[in-house]
This record gives sequence, C-alpha cells and structure tokens, in this order.
Amino acid sequence: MVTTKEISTSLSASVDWKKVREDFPILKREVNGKPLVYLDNAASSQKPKQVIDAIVHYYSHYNANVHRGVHTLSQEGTHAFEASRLLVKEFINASKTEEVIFTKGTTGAINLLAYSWGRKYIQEGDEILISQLEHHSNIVPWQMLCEGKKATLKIVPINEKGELIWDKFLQLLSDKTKLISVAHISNALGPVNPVKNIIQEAHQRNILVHIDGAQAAPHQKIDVQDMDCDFYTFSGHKMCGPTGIGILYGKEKWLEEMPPFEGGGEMIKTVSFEKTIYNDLPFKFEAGTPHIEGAIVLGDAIKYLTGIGLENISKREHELLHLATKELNSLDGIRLIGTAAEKSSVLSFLVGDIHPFDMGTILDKMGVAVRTGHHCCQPLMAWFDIPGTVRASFSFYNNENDIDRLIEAVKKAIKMLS
Ligand code: 7TS
Repeated sequence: MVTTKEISTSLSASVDWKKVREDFPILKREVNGKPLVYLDNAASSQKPKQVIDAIVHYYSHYNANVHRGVHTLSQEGTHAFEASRLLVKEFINASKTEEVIFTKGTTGAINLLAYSWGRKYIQEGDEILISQLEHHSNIVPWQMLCEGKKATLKIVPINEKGELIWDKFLQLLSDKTKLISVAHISNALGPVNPVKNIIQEAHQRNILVHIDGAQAAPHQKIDVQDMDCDFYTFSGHKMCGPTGIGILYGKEKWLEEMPPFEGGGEMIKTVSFEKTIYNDLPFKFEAGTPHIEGAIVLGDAIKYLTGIGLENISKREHELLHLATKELNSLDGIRLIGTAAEKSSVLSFLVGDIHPFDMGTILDKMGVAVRTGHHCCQPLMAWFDIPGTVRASFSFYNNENDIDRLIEAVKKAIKMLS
C-alpha cells in the first residue's frame, strides 16, 4: 500500500494551483448567471474529481458490507476500509490504528466522547472547561453531560481579537477540572488556539484534553503525538472527503477504559442473553454497518491533500487570507471580527449596520457563496453583541480572482444597502 509519506515526498515543493483548481468540477458551474466563487469552505469543502471518482469506483466495483463476508467483494471492501484507517492514522500521526475510530463527523465524535468517557469519569461537582469560541457541537454535548451529572461547565474568556485570555485560562484550572475541550481553530473567527501549551498545562495537573480539530485538519499538518492531546476529533466533509464520516482519535489507554457508546453488531465479540463480551478497539466504538463508502473515500481525500502537501496548503491559504484581509480592510465601514495574531483562513466581518443576511443574499446574487449568521457559535456572537457575521472562508483551490470578485460584490452590496 502507498503511504502518505511516500506520496508527499514524491511531489515537488512548488504546486501548480491553477491545475489544482481544475480538479474541482463544481468550480466550473455558474450561480445566478455568474461563475461560482465558493467561499464557504469552513462549512464544507468542495470535492476534487479524484474523490468523486473514488465514490463511483467503490459502488461500481466492491460495494458490500465489511468485516463479515468470506466473499471477495466483502474482503475487498474490508481491506479498503482498514487501509483508509491506516491512512488516517498516518495523517494525524497516531501511534496505532486502534486509536482511530470512524464516526459520523466531529459532532458524532464529541457526542461519543461525552457519552462514553463523560458518563464514566465525570462526577457531581466536577468541572469541564471549554472556551467562549466553541462551536455548538463542542458546547451542547458537555452541557448535557454536566446537567445529568450535576457537574459544571466553565468558560475560558476571550479578548476583543478573539484570542483566549491565557491568565484567565490558568486561573480556571483546579482540582475539580477533569477535562478541557477546546477548538484547535475557531470556525467563526479563525484564531488558532495555543493547543500545545493548553495540553502541557492540563497534563501537569492530570487533566485530560480534547481538541476539536474540525477546522484544523483540512488546513495544517496534525500530529497528535507531538501535541500530546488525549482526544482529537474532525470531519471528512471539511477536508475534501464525503459527508457523514469523521474521526475520533483517542489515546489507546483511555479508549480501552471507556465503555461502548452504542450497542449492536460489529462492537461485540460474543453475545448471549447472560453476558455480552465487547469487541476490541477500534470496533468497540463502531456499532452497526459503518459508512463504508465514506470511510474508504476519506482515505482518498487524505491521499489527495497529502499529495499537495499540508504545508503547501497552509502557505497558500495564508497568502489568500492576507490578500483578502488587506483588500477588505481598505473598504469604508468594514469591521473585521476576529483579528488574532495567529489565524486560519477565515474572514468574518460586518459592514456598518448592514445585516449579514442581507449582505449574504446580495453576494449570492453575484455568484459569491459566503456563510452568514452565528456560525453555530451563538455564545460567541452574544459576547461580541452582534447578530452574526458575514464569513468568507478560503481553501487552497480559491484564487486571487475569487478575492477580487468578493471585494467587488461587497462594494456593490454596500452601495445597494447603505
Ligand atoms: N467543530 C467546529 C470547530 C466546527 O467548525 C464544526 C462545523 C463542527 C465542530 C461540527 O462539525 P460537523 O461536521 O459534525 O457538523 N462547522 C461549521 C461551520 O462553521 N459552518 O457550518 C458548519
């Protein structure tokens, strides 16, 4: 099998971004009579033809259930499914494939964690620490857990730039803190959190750390061993893969101790009415027929991304972010929300008192797709005391022309709405 390392090193350092863009058929379509400018990558990425072809190939050649058939199709499917798990393991530098659990997505993975780990380890009076920046997926499962357990959810505050306030974070750590669960990168504003420092501080106090990597895995090299996080979660659909598939990474020692989340086929070794013996990792957490196509094709998405190189992707997206920030800032009345020193390719903004929905609707009429609203971060919007933002989020397949089109559309919208 080809490993991600081999793919990365076989490529030259310089990337032909024009050619890369050609891989995305959807970028050739028109919206409202204008060529599409897709700047909603933080919500979901587009898919290259290599990924689309892999879906067709799976259903045309070896569609069958996995881990249960002696027949050739099932064996081929099982092989591809487990080969993809190996690719994920390499992609995040986990130490074992047993530490890689296929889930429905980041939301599914966090719910698994809250339900399984949380129910076992959280007791009355314990505290779980999240931040003001979190996506609802990294708030509500912990709220539900705390409610049931009479535990407390504590919130790390942020400053005006959207950065975590380090001193306040340290002050919130106590003997009662059992888990810290924070985003690697904020989806609404783009700041990159100092996750390595957070993990170091937490581990000195025997606190476990979950990192929500939904917005980081598509954009930068992830190394869970170097980071030393206890759990890491992310979604396939944000990184050129299919929807409905995601990953829970967990250190083996924690996953071993955790009880299963869902019961059913696949997660058992033997079942009798007297006693059921659960399966080994990772299958203990994968009850029922999995999203086979999703898991396999996530492997193809990983091959695609590592083929370009995560360092190259990161660099390109930063170039686009800097250019767009500069251009947007030159317009009158622009208020950027989230100006952290270290940022990912997300640009959230408001213009005067124009409502984000009105701006988004006009941009769409001009073929420019952005997200508007609270971005599933209502507590964050409440902190800034705003109804939401207009969010342009960039991917490596965007280009300078997309930025020109965004700026032109925002200018027109300002004229129409002011
Ligand atoms: N965590 C973060 C940081 C996210 O950005 C998202 C999705 C999730 C969790 C949930 O991921 P899912 O794949 O399980 O849905 N973020 C967004 C967004 O910014 N716009 O739409 C979805």
